[in-house]
Amino acid sequence: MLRLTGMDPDRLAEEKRRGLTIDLGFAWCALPSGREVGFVDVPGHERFIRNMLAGVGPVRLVLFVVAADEGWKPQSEEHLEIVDVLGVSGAVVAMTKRDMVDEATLEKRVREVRSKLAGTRLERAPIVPCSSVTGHGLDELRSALETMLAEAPPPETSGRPRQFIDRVFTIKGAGTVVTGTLTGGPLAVGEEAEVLPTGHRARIRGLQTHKRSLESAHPISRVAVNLAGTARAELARGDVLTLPGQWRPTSLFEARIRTVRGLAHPLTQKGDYKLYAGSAERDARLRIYGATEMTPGMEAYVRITLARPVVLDFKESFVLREAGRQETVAGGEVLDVDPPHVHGSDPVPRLRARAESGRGSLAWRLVEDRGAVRAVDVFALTGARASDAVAGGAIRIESWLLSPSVAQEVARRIADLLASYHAEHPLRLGLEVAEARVALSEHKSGLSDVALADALLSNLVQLGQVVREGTTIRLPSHVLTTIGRADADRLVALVAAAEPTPPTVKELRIMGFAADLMKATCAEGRLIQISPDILFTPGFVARAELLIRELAEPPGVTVSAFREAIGTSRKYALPILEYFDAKGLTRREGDMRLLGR
Ligand SMILES: Nc1nc2c(ncn2[C@@H]2O[C@H](COP(=O)(O)OP(=O)(O)OP(=O)(O)O)[C@@H](O)[C@H]2O)c(=O)[nH]1
Ligand SMILES: [Mg+2]
Repeated sequence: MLRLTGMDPDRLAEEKRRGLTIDLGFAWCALPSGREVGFVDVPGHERFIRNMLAGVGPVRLVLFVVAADEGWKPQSEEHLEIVDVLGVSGAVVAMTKRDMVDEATLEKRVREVRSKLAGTRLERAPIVPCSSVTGHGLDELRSALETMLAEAPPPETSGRPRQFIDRVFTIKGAGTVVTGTLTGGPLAVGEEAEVLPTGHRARIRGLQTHKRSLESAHPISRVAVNLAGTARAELARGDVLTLPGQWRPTSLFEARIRTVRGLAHPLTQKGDYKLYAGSAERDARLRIYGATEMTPGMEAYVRITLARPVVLDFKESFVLREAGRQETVAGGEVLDVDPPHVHGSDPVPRLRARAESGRGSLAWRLVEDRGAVRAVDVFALTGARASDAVAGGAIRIESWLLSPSVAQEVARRIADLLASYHAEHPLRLGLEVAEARVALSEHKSGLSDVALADALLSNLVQLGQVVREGTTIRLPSHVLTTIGRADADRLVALVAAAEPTPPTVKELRIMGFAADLMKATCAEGRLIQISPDILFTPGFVARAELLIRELAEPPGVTVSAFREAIGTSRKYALPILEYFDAKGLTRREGDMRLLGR
């Protein structure tokens, strides 16, 4: 590393003294093309494998080092298993200490390493013999790194930024600094950042990559972030630095895992495991779908429960080690960071479909799985945009995304509900919206959210499938009418015959007229309700209006004068005048009614 970059990544006094790496180290250099490359130097010794895992978690390009004099060692095997299960997008193997062995030994070592790589994702990695003492092979090593970088798939750069924190320290005068590998998207000075899983918020005061200060940092790179107003104790290795609301920590997820080829004991559901993802380490429990144990090299879908939440991405790679024996046992790929309850339905088809999805189509899968999802949740749970879900077939209704089948089912349910309501209550305008909400909340896929129910209903209104009037909804075909109904004709005739002192609403109820019937005749204009308890025919109200227009000229008319003129009692006269007041026809001044407002 020193020879390649001019920097010694071993920082600790103990590392210098013992001549080995204990914790993560960092170095960088420019390659012949001018391209800059950063290295996360990880410890080789098996005692420090946890630090090794924290370093390689977010990294997908590997410089794998094997010494020519010692050859393949047990830790080489474990490191290979780890980078193999994590998945690499490129690798170079450096065979160092080339100066320590003769040609024949070197060839033997190269063959040995080649055979160890067989069947792994490093299978086709170039093996470059080199020596830091003589400088032999270093040019070849640089050009192999250059080729690896050139051939690596372009990383995601315009998604959600995420920096897995691997070091936290304080700089006098500057405050707290966190370092890590930035992936997903950019971070900029001045932005408010969020630390997860704690939810701590802090402003980004400064950014550095390779000791250069930057206004914005871009993935994938090593970044040191200076956070304003944050105590060192609020941050730890394994935390994630991101932008507010874009990620959601999880302590329960589903994944596909594969056991390592050298697995000594079958993997069971009973064991205690450690999960390594990004720079995080967590205690984990395992549930294997469709099997009780796993043998070497076997694949399975699993559900993993963590003792503390961690921030995981879709298709994020992770490593599982057995806590007791301290062995790397499996690696995997995250498929669902927020899985549904497993009652009854088989999770495997859903997970298989997710495994075959890219990020964009995952957004649609989430909507399809759940039936209805908020757009902000789609982003936080998949990293994909609501528009990706819509492109897949989701229907956007206000801030929600729905699968068409759920939208159709809701429409059908409401239509059925209204049809039976109208049949049962032909004289009612429609169903109260509040009742429709309750009916929707009984839907299986959690449509109980009031905002969602309202969004669904207003969508049906927009589509013309439902008509909303006041607080009620009805089918467009439902026309409320009392025409042709004998009871309505009788009611109107009875009121007309008894004017100017018709029976009150209470009395009419006792006589057997339904409240709905009275409401409906009023809604149609066959009767006018002038007060809660009094109904008149429109003809009578028109006559009363003519009369008041004559009488209420200045200086106005008293209640009793009006009562006498219309030939009724005070019980009716007062409500009629109040009805006219409310309409703006008359106004009250002392004991007098006058025309106008
Ligand atoms: N002769 C010779 N010695 C080398 C060469 N490369 C490294 N060394 C020596 O080997 C020792 C270990 O080198 P490091 O670079 O610390 O090895 P490492 O792989 O980082 O070791 P860990 O951090 O413990 O995993 C040091 O004393 C180096 O000087 C080489 O090419 N030739
Ligand atoms: Mg080292």
